[in-house]
Amino acid sequence: MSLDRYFIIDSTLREGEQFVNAQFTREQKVRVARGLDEFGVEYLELTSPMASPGSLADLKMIARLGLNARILTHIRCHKEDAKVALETGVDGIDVVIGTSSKLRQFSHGKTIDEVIELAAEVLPWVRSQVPGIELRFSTEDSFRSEEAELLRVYLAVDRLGVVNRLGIADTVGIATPTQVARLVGTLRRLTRCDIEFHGHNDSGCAIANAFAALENGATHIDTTVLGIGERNGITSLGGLAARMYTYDRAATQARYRLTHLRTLELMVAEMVGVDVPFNNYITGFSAFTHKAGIHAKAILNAPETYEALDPHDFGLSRYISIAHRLTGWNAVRARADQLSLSLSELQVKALTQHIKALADERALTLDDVDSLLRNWANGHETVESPLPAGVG
Ligand code: HCA
Ligand code: CU
Repeated sequence: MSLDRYFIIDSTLREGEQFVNAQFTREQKVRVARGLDEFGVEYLELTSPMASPGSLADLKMIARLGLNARILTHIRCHKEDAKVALETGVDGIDVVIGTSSKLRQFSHGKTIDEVIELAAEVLPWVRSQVPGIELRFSTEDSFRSEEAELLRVYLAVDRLGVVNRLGIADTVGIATPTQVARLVGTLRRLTRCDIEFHGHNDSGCAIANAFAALENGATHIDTTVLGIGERNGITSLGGLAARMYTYDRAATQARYRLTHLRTLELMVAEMVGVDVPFNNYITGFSAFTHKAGIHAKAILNAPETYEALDPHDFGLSRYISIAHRLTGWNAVRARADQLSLSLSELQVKALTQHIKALADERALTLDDVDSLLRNWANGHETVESPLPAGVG
């Protein structure tokens, strides 16, 4: 079953380079490649060597770094592209061609028969040139392609017996998990190849679609750091890690260095001039912050009550927010303990009511609550207030 045996193809250096702000220097590409390799992704996909002279030179250089991750490049279904790609020393080639009517009409202008002919010309040729190369064939815009035509293409390619993997791409981010499950399941039944899923996130399903692909027999998932890519990007590496961790914590921890995720994301975020989103999977600033008193109490007793992910497994820590009207006395007492202040249970309960009343009047900070705690612990509760005179 693929959920227990899958590979990550990180495409930060290909799809991610198509993110509007991305303009990686060679030195940055090397840092990203090494970071991903240390994290433990099995493959890195790099921009086509046909894109620019710099892309060609960088690809050759990264292919020679001796990383554990296998190095792939991404090309059109053209012999000329393949020829250049083969000379770079990469471990594998990801070939793509559009099959939806829109792409056939407005991009390459070929009929489905012509697509099949081209694939039959290019793919066996690549295999004959470098027999050991890892070869993938993917259709672009798979989910807006006519299903019968799409299957005709995949079956024809499978019959060639030269590719390792068939790829499906949700190029415009419209597929649902059910649709992905069906298409992957069909390919699983009808072909012998490995199956790769590449999904955009335009309508918010990229991670769920990747998981549905794995549940139905896909073997490879494309990701990028922070999900960067064309428009609003694809399945994010951290999001997939979170999803797989909740499926099998031990296996995910054993395979990937989850504590490196945050550093990797901060590095890429800085390179492309964005912040890590506040609600990002695992590393968003509020990902392990608990607020409501009811939650805080349970978290203090047993964190797993409200945490599916243990922050410590990612080198992070949880935070309990107490300076607000939803606070509860268990959380306030825990803060008093943290500050080594001794307050009776009655005091803590009364102070909690006081905090709630103050918070109804204005926003409080943790500093405000800390000074209240100190004042109450020192018996000055009525003398000093953290609020300006006349407030609260
Ligand atoms: C592209 C399109 C692509 C290809 C995906 C793939 C897509 O920018 O070339 O080769 O698996 O989303 O369809 O990224
Ligand atoms: Cu894409």
